[in-house]
Amino acid sequence: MRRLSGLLSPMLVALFATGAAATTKINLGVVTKPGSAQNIVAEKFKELVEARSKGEFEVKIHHSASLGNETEILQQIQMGTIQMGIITSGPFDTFDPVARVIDYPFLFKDNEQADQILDGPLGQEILTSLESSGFKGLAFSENGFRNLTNSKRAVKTPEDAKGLKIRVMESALHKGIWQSLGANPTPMPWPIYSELEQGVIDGQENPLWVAEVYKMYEVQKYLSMTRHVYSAHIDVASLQWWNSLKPEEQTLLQASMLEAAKFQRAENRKADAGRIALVKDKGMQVEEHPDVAAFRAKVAGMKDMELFKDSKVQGLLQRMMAATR
Ligand code: EAX
Repeated sequence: MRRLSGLLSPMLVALFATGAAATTKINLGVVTKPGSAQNIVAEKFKELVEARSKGEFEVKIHHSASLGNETEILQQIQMGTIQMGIITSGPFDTFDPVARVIDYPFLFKDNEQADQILDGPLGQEILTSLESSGFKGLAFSENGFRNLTNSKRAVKTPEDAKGLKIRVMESALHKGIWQSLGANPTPMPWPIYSELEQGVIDGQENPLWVAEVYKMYEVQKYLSMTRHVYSAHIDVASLQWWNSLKPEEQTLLQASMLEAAKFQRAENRKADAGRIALVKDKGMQVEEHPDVAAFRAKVAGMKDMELFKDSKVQGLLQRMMAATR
């Protein structure tokens, strides 16, 4: 006992002398597994925050859906039972319909345009809007442009996608897109490997990293580079928890998240060329130039659908369309 207190007290003295506070644990949820886009952001954020706060913050990453699917993680962040999450933009539209403008089909031309808009005032408007649903939006990292894969046939035109049973995210917009394209969309949360393997669904759509990390080439023969949606991640904190932090803590977390997001976007893009080669090598048949104009024509009327009727959502969509024209 005496020896123990003899050891501890110099440490305590040192703690008080430097004014170090007790460690604050940040529980951060991601649905995907290590190596995935969301985890790369989370790991970079953890590294930056723990180094810069000199141990004041400890970031615990809960990956592989250990806290539930993306909708469930968002509910927990909303309630404040967990503090942060790196979550795909799609499922946000259940919480705030403003978020669905990001995923509007064929909105962004390329990565550079997505960065320019999402890092600018329009992106900020989306992040700020999320506060009314209990989220503090910090930054956008990326899933990437989404491509269709399936086990039935090569898809070059919307006609080829007709009737395919496609798994979509739990998002009214994504369901609407595949209905407009004439497919048969089924919303279900990630992961979906066993459903593809068992043939419960014919296909799915996700960025190239998913084909690599989740070995889509084992259960899907055809990949079509439709790039129909630019899928972001919205990197969020619980607003109620965020408001309890000191301004300097908020600054540290905010800056670290933006840096982690930019790091991850660059890494993801660097890897894409190699991924196409990889899935071909694994036996996938890749349609690199589907008839994008035909796909685009099928979804062009979506801006007038019920999903975009709300004046705040419609107003933002109009300005996003003008800015990306
Ligand atoms: O990695 O649920 C989805 O399709 C998301 O894109 C998720 O990030 C999959």
